[in-house]
Amino acid sequence: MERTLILVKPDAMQRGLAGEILSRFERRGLRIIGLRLLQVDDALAKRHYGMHEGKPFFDGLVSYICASPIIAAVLEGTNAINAARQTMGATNPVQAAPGTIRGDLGIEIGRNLVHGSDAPESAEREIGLFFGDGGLAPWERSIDRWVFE
Ligand code: D4T
Repeated sequence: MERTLILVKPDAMQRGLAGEILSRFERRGLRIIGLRLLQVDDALAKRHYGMHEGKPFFDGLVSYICASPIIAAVLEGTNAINAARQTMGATNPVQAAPGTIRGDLGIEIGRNLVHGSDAPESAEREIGLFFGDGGLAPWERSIDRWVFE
């Protein structure tokens, strides 16, 4: 079992695509164990995208993620990190395969709808950034648990 952090970015929120995007992950078989609507501020944006500091698209990336409330979600499942990134499609929507979130719903790299952690270490770091104060519900006592096993 693995966990990954997903962000439904401002363009997706503004276009009313949050439900569609979360639904695609759910239907894939990834289970939501954390969900939060929040307004990202400059400090959180810079921590989240710290690895891109100094790159030409950094300032645009920071202002984009702060442009409206977003949804942060923690998803859990077998190979959750890779499965989620496959469901998202390539970073640049023009190169993303049809059938993926970005391939079906996007066209601009700077408006690519969704973020997903790219490795176990980044997932842990990013889950800490967005859910460091708790708020995860790992379904431990759920009677529906058998569905995923
Ligand atoms: P995120 O982090 O948003 O899930 O995207 P990826 O993991 O798929 O891609 P990334 O880290 O390489 O890029 C982060 C973010 O920067 C935007 N970007 C990227 C951009 O606007 N111009 C660029 O040239 C690149 C490489 C898109 C995603």
